[in-house]
Amino acid sequence: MSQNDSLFARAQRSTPGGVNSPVRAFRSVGGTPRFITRAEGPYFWDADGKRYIDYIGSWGPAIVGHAHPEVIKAVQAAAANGLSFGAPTEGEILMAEEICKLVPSIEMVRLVSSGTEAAMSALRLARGVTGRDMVIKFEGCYHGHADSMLVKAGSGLLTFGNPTSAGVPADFAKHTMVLDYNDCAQLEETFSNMGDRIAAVIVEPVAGNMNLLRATSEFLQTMRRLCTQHGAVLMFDEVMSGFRVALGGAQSLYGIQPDMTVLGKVIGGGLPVAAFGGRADMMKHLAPLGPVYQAGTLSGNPVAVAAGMSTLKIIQQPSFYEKLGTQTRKLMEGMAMAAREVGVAFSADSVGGMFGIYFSEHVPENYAQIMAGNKERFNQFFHAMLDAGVYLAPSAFEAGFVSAMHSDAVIDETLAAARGSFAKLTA
Ligand code: HOZ
Repeated sequence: MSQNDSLFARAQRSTPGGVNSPVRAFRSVGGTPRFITRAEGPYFWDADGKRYIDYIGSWGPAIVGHAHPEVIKAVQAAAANGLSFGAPTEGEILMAEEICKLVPSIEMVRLVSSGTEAAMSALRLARGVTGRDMVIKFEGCYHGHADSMLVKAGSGLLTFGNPTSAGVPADFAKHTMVLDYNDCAQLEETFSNMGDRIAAVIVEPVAGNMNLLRATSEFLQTMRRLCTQHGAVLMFDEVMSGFRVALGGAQSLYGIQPDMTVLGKVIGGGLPVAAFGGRADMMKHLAPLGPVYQAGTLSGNPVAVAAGMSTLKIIQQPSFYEKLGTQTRKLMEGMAMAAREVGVAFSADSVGGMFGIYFSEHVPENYAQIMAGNKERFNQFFHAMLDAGVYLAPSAFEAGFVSAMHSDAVIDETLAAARGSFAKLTA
């Protein structure tokens, strides 16, 4: 029995499914999850000592590569001064200032510990600000696992085919209206029927939890116009796309200013930091200034903030995003070419350092097209790549991530693995 097998058997005795987050369990692709012992740059190693080129990067945060020496040094220095105080630190001010500088739509920001917490708190704030209950989300988007957002959601829920979670009271779910991503007409109609009841529209401007799916500019512009017209809060969930598709996030690529933004992943550099922020007049409704309550013992944790700040410094180096985008495109174009060579129906897309691979002829433009992709083929490809030492997300419904440490040599090695893996599909 391999070390991974034996750890998995043991883990399942003390933890549901043997994992602390469902997609890690490999249930939709089958097989044994790899238990990771260490990581460096673009690689990690499992309990059997096998090395993988990693394309999940902790599901986004590892944008500068694993165990970057500057990040580790910052974390060690912060840890030596104490792990948590439950009182404010200067580091939190620096981080807030940095976020406001990099994302101009954010005038004030509150730090929290996870993307779920950030989205949940931001929605409560939007409801508090507007005095309305209804929130619009889009099918296949994932905004963490707060009750009201677990309706027709993406990520693990889509991976396991249960897009709406059990345990969510109908009384909560009734305040969430689910519309189709990239459908402007439906959005117009909804606002014209009930615009005065809508507190917020929350959207992943580049969706990453139903595989990668780009919003059209028209869709986001329509949303911006309707929210302004009807006094609803436009909320961009940039937990994945923030500091990932561009330094200023998807909002800088599309040139659209949301009222509020939800951030996570990259801003913690691998430790738990997330944030929500936006218009100062809205943020001032938050306790202790206003009546909307939100709090957290580990919010703005000094060690986590140190990891985040040193990551935010590295990503501002000249040409960081140009190089990241180039490497990611090179990977996607190479994979598409490898598939074409052996006649496998396949397409690929990327935005900055985030990518999607699809077992369909064309890059999907909506949720229905994502769902029509060949999931069995993805699963076979996933395992062939894993055998060849390349770790892709263990789900056809998650985006992939490239880091600054994915050099030409690493991409070439991945493409060699991809050629062999596509060939196996046709065998
Ligand atoms: N919800 C994350 C992917 N969209 C997975 C988090 C994890 O398993 O670490």
